[in-house]
Amino acid sequence: MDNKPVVLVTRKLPDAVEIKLAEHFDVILNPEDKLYSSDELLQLATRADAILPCHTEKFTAETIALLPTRIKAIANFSVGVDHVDLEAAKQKQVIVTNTPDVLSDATAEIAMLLMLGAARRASEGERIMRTQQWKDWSPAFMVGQQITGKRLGILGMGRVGQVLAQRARGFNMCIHYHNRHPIEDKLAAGAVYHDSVEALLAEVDVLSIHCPASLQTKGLINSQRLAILHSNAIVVNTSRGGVVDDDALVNALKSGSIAAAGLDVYNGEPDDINPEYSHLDNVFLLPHIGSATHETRNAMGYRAIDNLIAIFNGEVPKDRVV
Ligand code: 8YV
Repeated sequence: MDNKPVVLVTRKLPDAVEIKLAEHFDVILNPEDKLYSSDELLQLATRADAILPCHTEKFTAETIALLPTRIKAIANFSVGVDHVDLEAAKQKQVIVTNTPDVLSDATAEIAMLLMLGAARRASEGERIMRTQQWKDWSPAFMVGQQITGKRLGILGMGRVGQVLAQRARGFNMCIHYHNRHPIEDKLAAGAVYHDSVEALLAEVDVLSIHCPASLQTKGLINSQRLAILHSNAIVVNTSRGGVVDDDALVNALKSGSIAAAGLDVYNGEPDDINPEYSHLDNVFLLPHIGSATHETRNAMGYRAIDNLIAIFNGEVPKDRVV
């Protein structure tokens, strides 16, 4: 059909998503999954009416200012929008959408995995097995911490935080949280609200970070706040690396002021991460795979498509951020 809007897809998306996109739009795909520079992105954007990017493409104020005027929307394949300068998009009247809800289960699963992996020394155990270093068993061998019945502190009780709370209740964990405001009692389901990050940290055995990256949350988990946690505490991050001060976390892990961490997100990812993490035994590390399930990646794609369809129908997309 003629006159379909043109959508620039910056990364290789699941086949089913690309097929569905092509039913509604003319698409510029990236079958090689090449990571575009800003210049390449801007060049390709001259042929498009909307962009469907991942968090790997940075839409700084400068890049947004240079976007061709025909670009109507940035329909992200992500729930996080910290890679987009939202104020610049607003100024330029470019609509920005994200893909909430559909990745909450997958991300909460990864938070559970990180929590268990950090508590039960999974990284060390894996390494011993893979390097064929397992020589002995003793009652003191690889003893870690039990999660069952412990106090879980959720920093940012949004969609992912709430799903994690449900899963953790299956481990009889007692849920504490901090948010800008308490959530409805029905959603809190008995979780204890703390009106400051500090108050939360003082009461928990595991801290799981679920707040978005923003100017307000940058470096929020710093040395002063880490010092509030007790020495058996575990820190889990599936949100964004920027919420944590890496030097402070590395120091806390090295000094034993906390016991362990499970991390899926980092400052400088993918290839400029604080190298100290890889030398520490008491961290369980994953490469930003919170939403990496077939089910969720398809659902994220469909959600972005629904947003684009609404935009080009002149409607307000369900997940409009700007
Ligand atoms: C996504 C994420 O896979 O949605 C997010 O914000 O962090 C990830 O789980 C990624 O951003 C895709 O663009």
